[in-house]
Amino acid sequence: MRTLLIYPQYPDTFWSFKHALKFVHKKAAFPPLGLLTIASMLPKEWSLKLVDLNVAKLTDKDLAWADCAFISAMVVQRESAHEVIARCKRAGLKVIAGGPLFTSEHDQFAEVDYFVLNEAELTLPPFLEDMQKGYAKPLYETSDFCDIQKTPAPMWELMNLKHYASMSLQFSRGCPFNCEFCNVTALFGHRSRTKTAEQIIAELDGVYNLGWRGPVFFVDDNFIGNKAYLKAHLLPALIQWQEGKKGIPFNTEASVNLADDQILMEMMVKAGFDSVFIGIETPSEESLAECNKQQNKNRDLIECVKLMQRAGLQVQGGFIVGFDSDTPSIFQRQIEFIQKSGIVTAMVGLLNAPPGTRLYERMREEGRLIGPMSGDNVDGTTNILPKMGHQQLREGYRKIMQHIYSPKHFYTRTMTFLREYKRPKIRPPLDFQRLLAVFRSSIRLGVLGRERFQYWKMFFWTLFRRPNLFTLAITFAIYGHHFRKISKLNNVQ
Ligand code: B12
Repeated sequence: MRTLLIYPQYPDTFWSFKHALKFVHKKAAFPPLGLLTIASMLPKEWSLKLVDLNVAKLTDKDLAWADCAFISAMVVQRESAHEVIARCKRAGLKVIAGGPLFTSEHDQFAEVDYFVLNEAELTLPPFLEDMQKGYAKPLYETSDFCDIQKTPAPMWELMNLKHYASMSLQFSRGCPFNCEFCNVTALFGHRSRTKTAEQIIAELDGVYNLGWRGPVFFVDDNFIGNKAYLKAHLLPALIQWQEGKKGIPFNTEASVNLADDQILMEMMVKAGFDSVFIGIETPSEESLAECNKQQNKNRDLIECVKLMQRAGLQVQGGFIVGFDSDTPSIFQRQIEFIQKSGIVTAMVGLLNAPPGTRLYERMREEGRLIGPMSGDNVDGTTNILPKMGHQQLREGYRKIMQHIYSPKHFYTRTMTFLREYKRPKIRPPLDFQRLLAVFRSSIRLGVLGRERFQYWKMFFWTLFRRPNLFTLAITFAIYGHHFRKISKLNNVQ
C-alpha cells in the first residue's frame, strides 16, 4: 500500500511562529508528531511518505503515486484540511482521517472514507484488520484510553529535520486537574499516563542519531502529572543522557504547582529543561474559582513565576479574559500581572468553550453557545456569549494586546525577565543560522522596525549586563516581531 501521511497547513497564528521562523531559515516550529507516531503502527511492508504542508508542497506526482492518504489535523487547520481532502478525492485516493480536528467534528467532512478517531493505539489496529479483510467500517472510535507504554517510537526518519526549529516527543498524556474550560481530561483522561524512562531515552536516541542538535519539546498536557516517577526515573535518566552531549535543551507544559517543588525544578533544569508553558489564566481569585482552577488559587502567582525563573525555567503563560466573574478592571489587572511577571511569551485569549468540556455543557444549558470555535485561541474570537458583553470584552482584549506587545512594553518586560532568569547550562549550539538571525534582526528590527530604539537599548543592555543571555534576548526580539504581526492580522493591535 502506497501511503501519504498528510499534515495540513496552519494559518498565520500566534503559535505558527511564521514571522519568527524566517529569521532562522526554518519552515515550521514542530513536526507532526501524531502522524509520525501512527506511521510506526502501520504494516511494515507499506511504503510511506510524509507531506507536511507547512514545510513542503503536496504535488500531483505524490497523488499519482499513492493509493491512500492518512490525514491528521487540529481544528485550526480546518480550512487546509478541507482542501487537501478534496484534492486527494479528485486523485482517486482513499482518505483516512484521525487526530483532534476529526475527533471533535468528523460530521463536517463528508468526503472522508474512514474516520479513525481518538487514540490510534486503540482504533487503528481494528481498522487495519477490517481493511485487510475488505470490510472496513466508516467510523472507528473509543472512549477508552490506551496504555502509552505500548506506543511505538515515532518514525522520525520520515521527516526532513532541517525544516524544523524544534523536535517534539511525548512522555505523558492526561492531567490530574479539572479546569472547566479545558478539554484535556475529556480527550486524555484524569490520570497521567506515562511512558517509561527507557522509551523516552530510546526516542531521544532516535532523533539524536539522525543528527538533531536543537531543542526538544515534551508535548505533555502536564509534564508534572506524576512527580514521583519523574524524580525517581525519568529525570535521572535524562540527566545521564545529557552527559557528554551538547545543545539539546528541553521545554514542556506544566501546572503552576511546579513552583512548590524546589527539588523537582532543580532536577528539571539539570536535565536540560529551560522553559515551561504554564496555564496562569487570570489574577482574579473569583475567576479562578469559577473555572475550578484550584491549583492556581490562594497563591502569589507572580512569586511562583519568579521562583521558576530564578531556578532556570523561562515561564511562558496562557491567560484568559471573559470569565463570568470578570469585571472591566480585569484588563488592566492582566496587563499589570503580565508586565510584572516578566512572562515574555504571553498567550492571551478570550474564554472559549471547546466541545466535551464542562464549560461547553454549562453554556449550552444557559443558551450561550453562539457557534463553532475558530480553533485559534489568540484571534480575539469566542464561541460563547460573554456576560460582560461582546463589545466591551473585545475592546478590553484589544487594550491588553496593544499594551503588552507594543515595543515599549514588550522590551521592558523582556528585560524584567532577563534580570531574573538564571542562565541554563544546556543551550542550543550557536550555529551559523543563529548568528545570521542576530544579523537579520539588527537590520529588520534595528534599522527598519518601528521598535529600533527599544531594540538597540536591549541589545546593548544585554551585551553588557547579561551577555550570557544575549542570543535569548535576540530570540525574544524576533518573537515580539511575530506577535505584533499576528495581533495586527487579528485586528487587535
Ligand atoms: C504539541 C501541541 C501543539 C504544537 C503543535 C505541534 C504540531 N506540529 O503538531 C503547538 C504548540 C504549535 C500547538 C499549537 C496549538 N494548539 Co496544540 N497541542 C499540542 C499538544 C500538547 C500535543 C500534540 C501532540 O503532538 N500529541 C502527541 C501525538 C502523538 O498525539 P496526537 O497528535 O493527538 O495523535 C494521536 C491521536 O490523535 C491519533 N492521531 C493523530 N493524527 C492522526 C491521523 C490519523 C489518520 C489517525 C488514524 C490517527 C491520528 O493518533 C495519535 C496517537 O494516539 C496537544 C495536546 C495533546 N495531548 O495531544 C495540543 C492540542 C492538539 N492543541 C490544541 C490547540 C487548540 C492548539 C492551539 C489552537 C492553541 C492552544 N491552545 O494551544 C494552537 C494552534 C496551532 C497553530 N499553529 O495555530 C488542541 C486541539 C483541539 C482540536 N480539537 O483541534 C489540543 C488537543 C490541546 C487541547 N487541550 O485542546 N499545539
